[in-house]
Amino acid sequence: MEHQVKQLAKLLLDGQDREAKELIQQYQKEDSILAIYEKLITPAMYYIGELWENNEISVADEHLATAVCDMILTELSQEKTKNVTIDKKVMLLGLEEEQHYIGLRMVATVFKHEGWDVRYLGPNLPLNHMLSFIRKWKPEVVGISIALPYRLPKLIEYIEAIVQLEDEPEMLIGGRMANKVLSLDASKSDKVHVVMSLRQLQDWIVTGNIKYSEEGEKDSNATT
Ligand code: B12
Repeated sequence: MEHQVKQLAKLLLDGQDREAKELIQQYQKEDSILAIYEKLITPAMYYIGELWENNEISVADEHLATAVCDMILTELSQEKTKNVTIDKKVMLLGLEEEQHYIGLRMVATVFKHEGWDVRYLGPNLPLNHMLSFIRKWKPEVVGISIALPYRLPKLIEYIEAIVQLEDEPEMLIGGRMANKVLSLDASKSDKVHVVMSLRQLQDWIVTGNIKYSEEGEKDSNATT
């Protein structure tokens, strides 16, 4: 798969959206959308991050690749979904000042494909606006993405504010920093579920449980 990941990264960096979509379509025939997100698109974006970090590509190159990736995700999100509707609502957001949102968009599609009512509010949502939306829309689940280590204190603020709500929703915390969240006291609440991958997310949606691979990590049971 490594070869295909690099191939996809190159197409994204070259702005070749049609070719990138064709490459993805070859795998769509054999694999689920979830596997394509995790085995192909996510590692391609991570690889682009490495090239960027090593100054092998410019900021403009990385912006172009992200824009093409975003476009492809829009198309993929509109493809066949299970013909079921579940009477459950999930709201998805990135913390204030967070700009990374590609992962969150994948999460939105996974929920949609499982028949949930999804409100994707994107990145950079201030705490007070998140709280008023929760009070108004009353989602069963709030999903928050965290990509950068220095935003962990902000995440704690968001979690603590949600826990104070009368009908507090379940919280799903994911993103590059998810593994760091597991050690925070704020993640010990029964309502907080730290999710390491889309596969784990789907398991949680279907079974209400998350299985962590390493022993000693938190057991998680959902009540929704
Ligand atoms: C594209 C990109 C950007 C774009 C983002 C645009 C956008 N629309 O998202 C822009 C240019 C804005 C950007 C800015 C910055 N970035 Co940036 N960025 C990236 C890059 C290359 C790709 C991000 C991405 O799309 N990844 C692919 C997605 C699919 O992966 P993911 O988010 O991890 O999501 C997966 C899971 O985590 C999960 N998930 C994610 N969220 C959630 C939520 C829930 C609820 C669940 C269940 C699951 C889940 O789902 C996905 C499934 O595979 C990464 C490299 C990397 N390794 O990710 C750097 C990277 C994250 N950025 C980095 C940095 C440093 C920055 C900046 C600080 C740079 C700067 N000096 O300005 C700023 C910070 C901006 C801000 N205020 O937030 C560093 C972070 C290093 C670190 N310390 O951790 C990285 C790792 C690059 C690097 N190698 O140095 N970035």
